[in-house]
Parts: sequence; C-alpha cells; structure tokens
Amino acid sequence: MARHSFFCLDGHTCGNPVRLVAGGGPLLEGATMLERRAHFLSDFDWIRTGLMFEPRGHDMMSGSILYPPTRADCDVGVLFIETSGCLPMCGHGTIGTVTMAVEHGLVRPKTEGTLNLDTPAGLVVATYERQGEHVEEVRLVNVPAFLHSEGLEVESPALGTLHVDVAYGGNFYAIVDPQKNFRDMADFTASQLVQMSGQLRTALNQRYEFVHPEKPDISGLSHILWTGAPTVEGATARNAVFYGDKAIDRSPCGTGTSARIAQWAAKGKLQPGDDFVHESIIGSLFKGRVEREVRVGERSGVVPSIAGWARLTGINTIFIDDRDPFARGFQV
Ligand code: PYC
Repeated sequence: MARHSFFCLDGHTCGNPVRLVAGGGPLLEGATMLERRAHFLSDFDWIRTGLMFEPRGHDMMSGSILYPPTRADCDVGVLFIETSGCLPMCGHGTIGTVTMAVEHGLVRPKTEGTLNLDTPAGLVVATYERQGEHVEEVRLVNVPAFLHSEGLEVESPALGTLHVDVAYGGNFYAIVDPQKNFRDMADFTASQLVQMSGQLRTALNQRYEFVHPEKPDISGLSHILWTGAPTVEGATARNAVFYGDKAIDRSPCGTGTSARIAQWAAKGKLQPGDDFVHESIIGSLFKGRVEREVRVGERSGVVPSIAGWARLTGINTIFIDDRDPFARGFQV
C-alpha cells in the first residue's frame, strides 16, 4: 500500500484545462512515443484515470507527462493523458504544456523560442513568444492533416439522417456542417451536444473504418466537431468539439481546428498561407493557418499551424493513495 505523489502544474488553454505532470510519471519503454503510449496504457492507466477523473479531476480534465525524447531532432517527448485515454496529439494540451514547461524551466530548448516536441502522432514544432517570465502565445506546427472521407451518412437518434466529413488533424474528427437536419451548434446546449455526439460516434465507428494511412496504430473516430456561425469579431467559424464521454472542449480545439483546416483546404476554401480563426463554445479563439501542402500516403493534405495562449492556475501536488476506494477515479 503506497501513497503515490504527482507534482502537477495546473492551467488552462483558452478555457480548457491542462494538468502538466512535472514529477511522478512512470518510466516508459519504447523506441517511439507511440510505443511508450502503448506501454503506459497497458501498465499505468491507473495514473491517467486517477489524475483525470473525479475526485481529482473532472469530465473535461486533460493533461500531459514529459519524457526525454525518442527522436534526435526533438527537445522533449510528450504523452497526452485525457479522460478519453491517451490521444496521439492534443493541440490545447500542447499550448498549455509548452507555456507552463517554459515558464517553469522544465525544458531546455536547443534554440530559444522553439521546442521540437516528440508526440505519439509525430513531430510537432512549437514556437513561443516570451515576455519576461511569461509565455504570451504558442504557435504549434502540427502533424500533417488530411480529409479522410466526405459525406458519410449516419443516423442520429435525435436529429435523423446526417452527412458528415471525417478529417484527421492528430485525431479523427467527424465534422457536422449545416445541412437539412442540422443548422448551427447554437441551437443546442452543451449537454445536448454531448448526448448526440456519443451516439453519432458509436454509429460512425460501427459503420466505417478510420485508420491513419502511415501510422496504423492511430485508428478510430474519437471526436465530433459541431460547426456554427462565428459570434466573435475576427473569427472565421465557430465549433464545439466533443471528446471522451462527457466533454465539450472549452478551447477551440487544436487538432479539431487542424482537421477542419484540412477539410476546407481539400474543398478549395483555403490555400497555403491562408488564416483560419476558430471560435470555441465560450468565445475563445485559436489562430490557425495553412503552412503548406503535403502528401499523407495516397492522399493530399496540409500542414496546419495553430496559435493560442495558456495561463497557469496553480501548483498542485496530488496524491493517489492505494487505500482510497477511488484511487483510480470514477465517472458518474
Ligand atoms: O486541442 O486538440 C485539442 C483537443 C483534443 C481534445 C480536447 N482538446
């Protein structure tokens, strides 16, 4: 019986939580971060559930653990921990992790202002603007994003027949654009979106297959992205992303924005160099951009970048006590 201690920096990126585990994470085996992620999920998932779920976390909780990189071209390895599992890539998590890690001297970049991140999804390059002790903004150049499929038909018990595009931006997203049975995310509350999303994700995964063409270990549709007209000045579009079992991202969602940029680029609505400013359900903004075109297996895709800000909210030493009946957390 032990009491395990985790030294955490708690913060949020544009409204969505980030719990950076700076001490107490387990040693992981694996030649890549994708292999280390598999080791973590098989042997140490209790750390994720203990730190993400109630009573130490909540439905929206999300975080990361830092590791030495597995690649020579990277400064640090990042494992993302979420209520849903360990995402291959998390955009808001990256912006929060880089902000807090730089502000607290947890990482030593080879080049000041740039951190090359070894993530399970691949290389992500983060550049940050620093003013004194504070990081004001982080821009991440994400892994290649692409449109996977268009107009997939799916039955929603609440809405009827829907047609969705599926795009990859570090995770697979079903994008629900305006159509006969859906006008705008603004017509629904967050809890209605959660309920409809879970049903839609199950139906899509039962009927279709989503596998990354170059990294077959990355598979399955994990997120639903509901779209809407922008309500904040400067925004190109609005969105609400469902993840885990109960969460709507409070940030504009970095991998979701990347997926949507890839969708728009594939439809000729964005060109390299174009900006795409995404608004979240609470009105916060990520500044997306098409960096360049790229091939992903047989498909055309784009390398997107996303900029946003994060703030530290506290320093938190969290205990997981083996005697605690809720040591591994719970969800209601
Ligand atoms: O920002 O990529 C993101 C993200 C994924 C799930 C929640 N946020």
